[in-house]
Amino acid sequence: MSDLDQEIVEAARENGVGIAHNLLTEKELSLGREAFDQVYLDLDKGPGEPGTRDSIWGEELLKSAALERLFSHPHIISIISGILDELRPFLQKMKTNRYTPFHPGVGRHTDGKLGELSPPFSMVSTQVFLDDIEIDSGALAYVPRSHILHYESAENLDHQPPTKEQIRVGNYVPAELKAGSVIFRLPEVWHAVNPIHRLRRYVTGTYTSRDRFSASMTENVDNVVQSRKQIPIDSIPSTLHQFWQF
Ligand SMILES: O=C(O)CCC(=O)C(=O)O
Repeated sequence: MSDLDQEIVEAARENGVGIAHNLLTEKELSLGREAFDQVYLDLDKGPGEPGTRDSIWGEELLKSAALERLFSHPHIISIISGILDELRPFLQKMKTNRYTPFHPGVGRHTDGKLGELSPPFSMVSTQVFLDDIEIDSGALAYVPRSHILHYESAENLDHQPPTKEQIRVGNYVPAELKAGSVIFRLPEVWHAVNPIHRLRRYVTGTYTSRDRFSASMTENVDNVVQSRKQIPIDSIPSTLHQFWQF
């Protein structure tokens, strides 16, 4: 792993967010945008109504090679592996998000389960951005190090998970980036999205370790594994098999 990638892994583990700036090539970015817009048209989602967040989930996204690549991209996977300390991360969720302006953004929250602690560094989400985000439009705001408060601690067995009120009053800092960059976010980190004035599209995957789960993760992973049993493996691109199969 390069020194720069190692720094991204360390930033993600330390602060809850690591950013790989301009990770995609120009070609991957333009093919990714084209495929993204096409899947919305194919599923009759239209061009997008102002104020809406339109999401598409699941294997539907794998029909396009350009989108599938964003879930199995070797460079992205190597950073995920470093964050999770997992050679073969499990791809639990595949999703796209399209916010059509003007959109008010997203309020302060954690993706961790309130009231539950999780094993450290057992899950990470990627956000592969197809548009720029800036402080004045769609920046992801987050509270550095807040993810750690959601982790089980061997030193302090009485540690209690954070409350909604703590999450509301945290000290949020914005992350800006150019299209083609990737955010690696520990899902527990407290985050929000600034008001959105320009189209904001990204492709997001959630990856887990294979042997460290909280109670809610166990349930989610079990459900995904069961539902994937109904999907013929030869309908899944071979580059993704090792991450898609548990
Ligand atoms: O759109 C984003 O950048 C983050 C959305 C969000 O907060 C979430 O999915 O939990």
